[in-house]
Amino acid sequence: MKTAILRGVSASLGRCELTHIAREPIDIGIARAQHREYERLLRSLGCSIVLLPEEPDLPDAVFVEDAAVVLPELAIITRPGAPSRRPEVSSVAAGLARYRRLATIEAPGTVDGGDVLVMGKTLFVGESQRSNRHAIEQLVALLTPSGYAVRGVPVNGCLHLKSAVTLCGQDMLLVNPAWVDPGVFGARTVIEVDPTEPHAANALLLDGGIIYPAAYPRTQERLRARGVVLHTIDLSELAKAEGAVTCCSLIVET
Ligand code: CIR
Repeated sequence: MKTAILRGVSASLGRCELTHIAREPIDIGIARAQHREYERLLRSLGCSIVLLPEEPDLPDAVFVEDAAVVLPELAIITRPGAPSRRPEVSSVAAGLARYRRLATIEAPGTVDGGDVLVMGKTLFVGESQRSNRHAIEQLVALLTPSGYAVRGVPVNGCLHLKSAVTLCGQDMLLVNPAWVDPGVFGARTVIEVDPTEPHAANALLLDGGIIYPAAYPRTQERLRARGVVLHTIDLSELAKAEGAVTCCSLIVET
């Protein structure tokens, strides 16, 4: 059983943090409709949904992935790299507390959940503008007792590690090799994004396949050719806020 923790789109989304893309007007009505469709898709794939309280004055609060890392043994509440995003974590912690023991990243550590790729008992952590060595050291201390290895991974040219690489199947990675070295993960299968679709490496893996943006038809072809089942969705307005499919949920095995 899976529970997906989500939060609705804030009215202030237009004032979101942006690092690698230019600001464009965001239609909040369309963003909300796309987010509702994302919720519907998660339900149709068997997830129960928990909706956190909206945060009208926290523009990026819809991107709940960045506020926590959820593992079977515990959940780690992050300290996001962007100061504007730090007030998001308290309500995420409250939402997760009924499912997991909680631990927290403390200053001067910073890490966004979007920088953490979990593969079995290894956490790969992007060394990005948002996540630093202090947080990686804290993750090592928190997770070594549960048998996890934690490895820093250089990323270049994108916001988060999971902008550059995500799981799209069992031991199968979807990667943009321009932004991260695919060799560091030791995966059995690596699928590269189409070079004309650099933002196409973010997929949300669930039991029935992946939730995947409609915007990347060429990479979709590559995925289908390797047997990956796709559930496509238009998240164009959230993409203008530098968000993608993993960042709008925290998936909790319950
Ligand atoms: C930010 O820059 O923090 C937001 N505008 C986008 C965060 C996207 N998060 C994610 O992919 N995990």
